[in-house]
Amino acid sequence: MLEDTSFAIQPEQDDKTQETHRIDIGNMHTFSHTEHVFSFHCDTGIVKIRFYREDIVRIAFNPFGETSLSTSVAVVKEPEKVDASVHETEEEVTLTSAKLTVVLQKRPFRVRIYDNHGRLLVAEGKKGMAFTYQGEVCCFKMMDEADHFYGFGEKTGFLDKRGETMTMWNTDVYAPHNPETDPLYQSHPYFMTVRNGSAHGIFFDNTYKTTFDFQTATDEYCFSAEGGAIDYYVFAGPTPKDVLEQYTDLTGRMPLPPKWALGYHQSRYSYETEQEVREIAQTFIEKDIPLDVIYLDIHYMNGYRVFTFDRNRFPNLKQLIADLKQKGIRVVPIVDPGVKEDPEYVIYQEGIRHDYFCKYIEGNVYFGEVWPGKSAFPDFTNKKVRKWWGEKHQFYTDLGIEGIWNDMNEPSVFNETKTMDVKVIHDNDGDPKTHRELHNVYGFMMGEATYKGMKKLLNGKRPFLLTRAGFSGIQRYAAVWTGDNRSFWEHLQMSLPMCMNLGLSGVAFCGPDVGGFAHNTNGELLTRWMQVGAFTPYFRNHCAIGFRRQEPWAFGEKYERIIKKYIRLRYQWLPHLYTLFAEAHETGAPVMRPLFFEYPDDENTYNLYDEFLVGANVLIAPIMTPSTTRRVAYFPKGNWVDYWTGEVLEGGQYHLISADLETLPIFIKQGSAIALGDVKRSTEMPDEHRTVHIYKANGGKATYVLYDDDGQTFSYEKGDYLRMYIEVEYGENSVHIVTKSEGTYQPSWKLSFAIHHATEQTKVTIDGNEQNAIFDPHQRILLIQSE
Ligand code: MIG
Repeated sequence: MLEDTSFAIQPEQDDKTQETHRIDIGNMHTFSHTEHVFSFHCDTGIVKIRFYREDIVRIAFNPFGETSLSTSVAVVKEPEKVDASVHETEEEVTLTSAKLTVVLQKRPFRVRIYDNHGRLLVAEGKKGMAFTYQGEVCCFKMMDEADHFYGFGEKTGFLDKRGETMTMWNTDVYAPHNPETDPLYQSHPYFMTVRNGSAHGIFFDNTYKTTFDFQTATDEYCFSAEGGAIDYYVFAGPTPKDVLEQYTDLTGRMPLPPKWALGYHQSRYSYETEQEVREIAQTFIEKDIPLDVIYLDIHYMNGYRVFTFDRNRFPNLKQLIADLKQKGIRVVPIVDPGVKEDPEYVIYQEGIRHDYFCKYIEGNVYFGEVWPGKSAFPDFTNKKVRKWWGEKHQFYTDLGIEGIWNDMNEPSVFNETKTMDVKVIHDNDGDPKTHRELHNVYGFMMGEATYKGMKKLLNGKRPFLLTRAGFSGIQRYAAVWTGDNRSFWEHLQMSLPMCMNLGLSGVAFCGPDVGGFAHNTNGELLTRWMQVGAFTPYFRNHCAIGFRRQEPWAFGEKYERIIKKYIRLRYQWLPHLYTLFAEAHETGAPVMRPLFFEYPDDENTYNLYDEFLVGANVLIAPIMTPSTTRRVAYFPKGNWVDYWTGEVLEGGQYHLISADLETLPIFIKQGSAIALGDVKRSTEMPDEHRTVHIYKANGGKATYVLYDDDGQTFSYEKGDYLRMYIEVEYGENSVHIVTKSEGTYQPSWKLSFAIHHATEQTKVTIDGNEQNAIFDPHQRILLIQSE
């Protein structure tokens, strides 16, 4: 039919080689600099380099236009004024700060970065920066045989990602999370390399779909993006802790969550009626099982319209929330981004009238199918929309709600691509960009809108936000749960490295659906999972519609008793956990840590995925297979005290440990301490005691930091907190404790000390005064009540 048109003489279709043909950045020709920005003019464009701190350097190259030094929403830090010296030779230009040396080879342009000990961190060899004319950018680096890679946010598989290829593209995956299931809901184009005991990090600040390939070559790796520019930061380390401090200085840290968010959370898709919610709460209270939060999943809404509730199912939601709050239980509702297309629904009306929804370039609103049916999606890249959305949460705060659960915010859409049309144009505060470019930050910006809106509405109280989707920096606004896992032992196993890598990506507050979301759990799996959950930063039991119930009592008395014991243990451990949350808030160090984080010189820890540390000195080695009461656990150097029996195990080796169903193996490093509190039914109950448990060594010194504050306001930002430094000096027969306190917070609790592995003769002094102690010969604990 078209034969007599020009179609008859169409060119042959380009073949694939054209698309994948990579162009090298080429040679450097000239070099110039202003006070802080160094520019390198190369064959194919300009590279700009800027130090953000002495130990953070940024490298940017845009082969398709001007190389801009603006950043994505992930970055909060303004660059510091860093003294850098410049040295140029025929072959190279060298930039040196106090902590980093950046060497730029001229022909071809290649980057090498050293730390101030002369250690080579990052190097380019045969390949360096490159691009395709289709818009892909990529950056190759040499890979050392000793390199191990961590971070990347929320990934399945083992701890060390060497040998893997991973993609960043926020995706709702209900299909089972298998080792090859990638990507999931979050995008963190960031990783940490550990090489021979030293660590450095790289953050690739590109919001397009990015890929991290440690698989294709044995001696080089590559990070690439579908569009945008090469723009990355190198963090000098040299310890994993330093890298986290540097990375979270750049992308921000978690504000302190309200204490109630650290308690136990019970959820189900869905507790469908007011009556059901009351019954759940009542059962917890009757059974004396601690509980801080019950979730309302999508059934609470009126036809899945956000900012509404179903008055048939919840005739008096406000009263329900007030009644539960009196019992120390909060209600957290789900809020999805999709707004039902319904001209009689006020949120939809406002969104349309004010032009708040995502649109095509032609001006028509984008609609996608989600729970409410045909829906429009707020354009959270627009400041006005974020403000509007945030303010809408008054609907929830008026009901007495202080926490929000954001789901489906990848955004998830029920279609082939699982998400919004990538051709949609986001306003992006007047700098319009396609969904293809901003997809990965959609959930992040919904989180920003929600957190900031809630914070304003709560008048000084700390909001809690839980999110499924996110991008680097999401820790500033939300805790992250790992989405739709299943009730498989394998998923319990997988949740450990997944949460550890999230923690290494700056997201300290994270956890999986305990018990498993989809599929039917069983008593043993639930019990083992709840034991682990008691020690993960975020602790929520959640289960999908249509599957077996999994509340603590769902499998009968035998399991209920053990589960209850561990939820209670969680509450007892809250003072220690809260101290670790404060540390994460201050330094970015995760609460749940892989062993290498504390022992980067110990190769045995590099891919250890089935154990974790809570803070620096508590080791958890859970049982994660059925009908199992024994496992091998690795103990890094030092002596480790069995929390339950007091037995001491020597580190630097593997031990066969026993743990019947009743037992989660917990070990405390000898010489260190933990702070425990009262077992309470809710974090709302008064806090009467704090006991610092000191695990006595026979020599040496240690410092334990105990942090506390009111747990609910932001007055800690103004110094209203207590940070107690407890310095301990051990002798064979003595323990000398010196305390120093900082901050204005006056706690309600009384402090005591329990010295483990003491004898009746152990002499204890506190701030120089000898103490009267009560000796418990059975447990070999000396108890000291201070005034
Ligand atoms: O695809 O709101 O991951 O936690 O219960 C289902 C219903 C949508 C997915 C979330 C899950 C939640 C469920 N949601």
